[in-house]
This record gives sequence, structure tokens and C-alpha cells, in this order.
Amino acid sequence: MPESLIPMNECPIQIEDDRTGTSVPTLKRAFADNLFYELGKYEAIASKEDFYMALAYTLRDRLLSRWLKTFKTYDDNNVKIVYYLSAEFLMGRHLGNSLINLHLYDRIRQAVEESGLDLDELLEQEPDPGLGNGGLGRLAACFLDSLATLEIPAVGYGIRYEFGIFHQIMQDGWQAEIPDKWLRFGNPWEIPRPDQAIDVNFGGHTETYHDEKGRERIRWIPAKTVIGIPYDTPVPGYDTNTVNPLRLWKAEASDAFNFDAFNAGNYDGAVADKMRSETISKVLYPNDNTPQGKQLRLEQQYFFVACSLRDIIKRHLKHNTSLYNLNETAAIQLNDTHPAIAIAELMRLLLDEYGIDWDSAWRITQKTFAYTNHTLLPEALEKWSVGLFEYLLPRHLQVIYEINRRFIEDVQRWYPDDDQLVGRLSLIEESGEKYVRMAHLACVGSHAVNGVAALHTKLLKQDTLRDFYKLWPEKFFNKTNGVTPRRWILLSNPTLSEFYSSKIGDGWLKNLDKLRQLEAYIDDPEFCEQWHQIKLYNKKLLADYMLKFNGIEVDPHSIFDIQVKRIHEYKRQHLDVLHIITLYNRIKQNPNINIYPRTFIFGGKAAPGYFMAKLIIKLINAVGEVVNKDPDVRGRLKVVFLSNFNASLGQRIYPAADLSEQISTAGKEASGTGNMKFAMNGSLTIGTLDGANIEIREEAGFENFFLFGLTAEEVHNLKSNGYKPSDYYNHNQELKAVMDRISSGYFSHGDQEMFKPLVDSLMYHDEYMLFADYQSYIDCQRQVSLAFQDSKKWTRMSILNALRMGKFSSDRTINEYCNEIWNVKSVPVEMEGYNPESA
Ligand code: CR6
Repeated sequence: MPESLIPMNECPIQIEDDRTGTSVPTLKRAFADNLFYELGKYEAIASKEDFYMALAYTLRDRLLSRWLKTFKTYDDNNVKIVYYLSAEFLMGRHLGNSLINLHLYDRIRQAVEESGLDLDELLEQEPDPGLGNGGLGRLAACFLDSLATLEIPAVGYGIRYEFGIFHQIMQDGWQAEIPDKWLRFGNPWEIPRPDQAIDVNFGGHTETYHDEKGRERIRWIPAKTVIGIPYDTPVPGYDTNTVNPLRLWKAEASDAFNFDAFNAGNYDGAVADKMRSETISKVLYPNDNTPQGKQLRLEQQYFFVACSLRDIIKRHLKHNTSLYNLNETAAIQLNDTHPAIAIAELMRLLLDEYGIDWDSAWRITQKTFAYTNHTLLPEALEKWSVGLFEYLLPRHLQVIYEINRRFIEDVQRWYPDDDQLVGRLSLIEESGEKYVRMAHLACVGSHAVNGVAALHTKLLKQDTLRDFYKLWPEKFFNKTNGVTPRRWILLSNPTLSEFYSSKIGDGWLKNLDKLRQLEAYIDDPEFCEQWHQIKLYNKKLLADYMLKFNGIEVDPHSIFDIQVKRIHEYKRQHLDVLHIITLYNRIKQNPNINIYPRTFIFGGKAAPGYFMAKLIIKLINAVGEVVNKDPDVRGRLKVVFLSNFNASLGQRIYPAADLSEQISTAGKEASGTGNMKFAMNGSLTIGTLDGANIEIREEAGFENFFLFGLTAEEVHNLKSNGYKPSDYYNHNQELKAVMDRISSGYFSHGDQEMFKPLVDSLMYHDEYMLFADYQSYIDCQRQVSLAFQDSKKWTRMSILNALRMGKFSSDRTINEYCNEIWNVKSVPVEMEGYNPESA
């Protein structure tokens, strides 16, 4: 029936609410309203930041009804919830992500343009929330995206650091750190919930007493109380109504504590205490893969864990009469050992506060927790001195000792003749100063332990956690990492995404394996040419950025050879530098040599206290300075270090790469996730058989991957047979020439001391075996150059890489966790009048 014939009283009246409506006129009006009412500005006096904020509020409004409905759905149905405990969440910018997950990109663009503004410019105003160091924190963010997209009830719990990862700038080629004031202009994405604050205790002592039933109990008399205030950020799924919370805790001083000091007129004392309490959530420790044994760090860990567990228990008890079935409503995942103190805290709560007997408490705890290990580097395994523990968490230390006593009793019963085993498994390291081994606590207190790539899990079983594997083989799982295709393809690479969707629709965004359908086009010259043009376009965009921010002009037709990740010796950015200098030397020796043009691009932060990593940054810049202006090189080699690598810079970089450098010493990189983002965007990988590289190569096809270097086993054997780096130096002319050039001061204005620590470390120790892999790497890079010159062949390889990365969607990873570890099911959120696809 034509609309005009519908009787008046049945006519659907379409009045859009300013806070939920999604038509362009409504969005425009809401945008203007938010500028006026939230920011207190009108157009003529508003800055770009104001416009960004107004737009952020416009999006947040549109998330709220879904968010509250999600909450209600979980609450009404007493569903099982995944609690992802992580000291780091590297969320990246929210606005662009909300636009795509809510299908509002095009309409908002129109609304913004009709308002006379440029959407891309506004998107750039958002500070990148950097509440993490690198892969581990970004993994947590990708997991939250997949959990919401798969409609899994989940809460991310962490710390609301006032200062995230430092802002990196270059001073004369050296890294300098600037505080990250990401909250300076306010954060429109979070909602504080002071009504749900939690008290957290520290220090003091314990005492025994007898309860009303005459049982001996223990009570903790703390010395100090801090309050945790939750701040919630919505995490929308793609193309669903589900919006899960990321709940981050901010530390504040407890009023009760200040009261006495104030009353006594001791204002300074009261304020000092307030400051000390708030320090707990002040700043993220900027270390990746190296723990810092600072008291404040342990305070941070316990602080967010204690708040989160209280919160989880409160939610559980709202619908359940006891905690005996906690594991039926809660699956708590420990993202590395940073939150592992949760095991002792849950035991303490069950025993001391809820009066549950030890055996039951232990059963509940083990069934509720699971632990993900993220590293094989022995120095990265966290341990806390027993003295510090006792001072800060006296009751927890008692609980840990009791867990250990019972555990060791079991071990002795199972393996009566193996004395050494007990020492190796103990939760307490006893050689010299005593330490609590957090990975051991996590293994014993969890029902599942997993590694993050197949090789990593295999090495955990063989090596790092060998003894635990021997006790409980059934506890061990592999969960190869993944990344979200929403941020890392759709948002980062809109041109490629549109190209995909024009061929097969947009189903690939929720099922990345679907891209394999496009392999049907692999022999279609037009398809390949379009692919090639998209890559070139993305390279041009990055070239423009580098010209603007680094003042370096690069040729978009050169090979974009990129290594972006944290700077670490095991990741071997300096091996990449040895290759650059090798090519440079060849040109200097024979200026007419045929070397295919390459642009070497680096990015990444060094931990501020990690001298060698900072020296590697300086070396990259120093080599760049010489190479970029040497007329002999004539635009064949360019070296660019992009400062302040973070999630949003990553979004520009991955789509523009031809070659992805994944060159860690085999057996050192647990997984890597940047490797996946590059390959998904059609980059070829040059890599070792390390971490997830192995699985990327299997998926892409061996012929589409540039493999070099020793295997983990060969690395191990060479080490145990006595590795002598000087042998390689003495027998390899090119390697010798490279090292000699660095030592000569050629890249340091004649200063022969500057790079000496780096040179010496390679010549006399070479812990990460750069010299052993040097020749193999150089040979492999020659193959790369040859392959790139055959543009058709390269494009084909590039396409196959991108289309075959379905396995590395974090949706696959999360599905595996749900089915094999968490035992949770999806809970769709029904909304009247909302159909996400048509929204
Ligand atoms: N540094 C691993 O080194 C892995 C991520 C996420 C790391 C890296 O290979 O991909 O975790 N480990 O699983 C730690 O942070 C301890 C990382 O990001």
C-alpha cells in the first residue's frame, strides 16, 4: 500500500531522538547541540578539539542505549561473564572505531562535511589512549573488540593510568620521553561511577581470633586504605547491539583516613597522604618484557586486582546465594602474571571474609582462573621479594605459603625420589634472597595455562614450565594470538576494504576466512592491477606523512621495508641496520651497482632505562643521517625513523608496507601480532621461524614467505656448544666491513666511543646471535629485491598473503578461549527498533 494511503492513526511517526537518531539531519543537530551544551561553545569560537569532543559525545550517546541494554540482558539472565584482567589495555583511538562498529561512518562524514568541517581532521584530534606498552596491551584491546562482536558477556578490568606510555620525541637522534597527558582535555568516552567505589587495604599485620562457631580464623589489620573508583568505557561490537564495559580503576585517598589529620589541623599531612594514594594509578611502567621490581608496581597490581575481584563477587552475589558456584558465573583470565596476585586475593576473601574452608576455596579458585603466559625470556618472569610482599600484603604472603606447603606435599607424594623437582616447582625461590614466583602461583591456581603461538606453547611445555606440564599436561593449551580485522583492515585500510566488499560483500569482517573466496581472482590481471594501485596509493599516503613529519622525501615506488615494534635486542632492529650498511658499503665500493631502491622505515619505543635499546635508536638515526644525504646513494636507499609509534601511527603504516621485518632470534618472540597486521594488509614477511611467523608462513604458503635464520633448536644447540661471534666477524668480509664502519666513527661524526657498547656486545657476546644469522638474512634480502622487481609475481604473493590470514582474526582466538577455556556462550542483546545492519 502506498504510504499516503495508510490511515493516519496507523501511520508510523518517525521522530528521531537527538541522542539516538542516525539520520544525517539528526546527527548534524546533535553535533551542534553537544558543542553548545557539553562544551559550552558555539561554532565561531570552537577549536578543532572542541569539534572532536562534540562528535565524540554524539557517538557516545548512540552507544548508551545499547550499553545499558547489554547490561540489563546480562543482569536479568545471570549469565556467565568473562573477566579479562590486564594491567594494560592499548585501546587506540575510540572515535573512528565507534563509527565503523556502529555503521555510522558515512553518515557522520556527511553530517560533518555539511557542517563545514573535515572528518579526518577531527579524528586526528583524539589523543591515542596508550595504556599499554606493546603487544600484550594491544592484544587485550583486540580481544575486547572480538568479545563484543561475538556477543560474549565480558568485562575488561585494568588501571586508569593518568599518564600512559610516554610520548617519544627525537633529540639529535636520541629518544627523549615526554609525559603523556592524555586526560588533559577530559575524556568523553568514560563514565565515572563513584557510587561503586571499592576500598583496598595495604600493609599492617594479621591476627588470629575465634569466630562464633569457635573456629580459628585470621583477620588482616591493614595499615592503610585506598579507594578504587571505576571508570567505564563502552566497547561496542561490530554489527551487533552488544556493548561491553572496560572498567578501569583510579586510586583515590580514603576520606576516613584524611579525617583525623584534617581535624588535628595537619592539612599538609592529609594532602600528602592523598597524593601518595593517588600515585598508585598515576603512571604506566614503560617496560615491555622486563619487569621492574618496584613497590609501586606491586601496589598497582594488587590495587586493580582487589577492586576487580570485589566487583565480580558483588555481581555474583546479586543473583547467587553463595560463592561455591562462582565459576559458573565468572571466568577470570589473567593476562600474564601482572594480575596473578588475584589467586591469593580470592583465597583470602573466601577464607577470611566468607568463612569458606580451604579445600572448597581452593577448588573454587582453580576453577575460576586461567592464565596466559606471554614470554619465554627468563628475565621477564615476574618475581617479588618476600620482604616487600610481607610488608605490603602480609596476609597474602601467608596464603601463598600455605598454597605452597600443600602443593609441595602433593609433589613429594607424586614424586618421592625427586628432591630437585620440589625446588624447581616451589612458589618461593630460595637461592639467596627469597622471592615469590608469580608464574608458579598462576600455574598452580589456574585450571588452564596457555601460550600465545604454537612454538611458544611447545617451548613452555619443554622448557619454561616443563615441570608444571609434567604434573598437569591437561592444563596446557595453545591459543595463537589474533588481531581484530575491524581496526586493522577496515579502519586502517578503507581502500582495500571497499575493494573487498565490492567483490564479496562485507561478510569477511565477521568471518575473515571468507577472503579466501577472492583467490578465484588471482589470475585476473585487472584484479591484480587494482591491488597494485591500492598498495601504491597507501604508500603515497605514508610518503606524504614522512615528508610532513620527518622532512624526508621518499619514492613510493621503492620497496617499503618496515620494522615497527618495541625496540629490544631480541627483536634485532640492529640486524636490519647491518643490512642497510651492507647495501651502503656495496654502493660505496661500486657506485654503479644495481641495487633496487628501498625505503627502510622504523618505529618503536625503548624502555627509558634500557640503554642498549636507546643506542639502537640512535644508530638507526645516525645511519639514516649519513645514508640519506650521501650523493653516491642517489635515492636508492632511504632510512626513516618515525617517532612515537603507537596504535594510530600503526594504522597508517601497516597498509603501506611491502616488506614486514619479523626477525627476532628464533625462540624469543612469544607470538608477535604486528606480523599479522602487516600480512593482512598485503605485506610480505621476511622472518625467522619464531612465534606466530611459523603459522603465518603455513597459512600464506611457504613460497610466499621469505624465511631465513637458525631455528629455535639450532639456536639452542649453537649456544650450548659455545657460540663465538668473533668467528663470524673474522670469516665474513662484508660483516667485518659493516662492523668496522660503525666502529670507525663513520656514523658518529668521528666519535669512536658512541656505538662501542653495541659493537662490543655483538663482538663478544651476541646474546641474540645476529652474527650467526647475518649471512642468511643478507641472502634472503637479495631474494626479496629480486622478487620485487617482478611486479606481477610480487603482487600475486602480496594478495595471497592478505587473503589467507583468516586464522589471525582475534575472533578465531576468542572462539577458542570461549569453547576450550572459559566455557561461555554468546548472549545476543535484543533491541526493539534496532537492527544494527540497517542502522
Ligand atoms: N611483549 C610478547 O613478547 C606477544 C605479546 C602478546 C609479549 C609478544 O610476542 O605477541 O606479548 N609479551 O601475546 C609480554 O608483554 C610479556 C609482548 O607484547
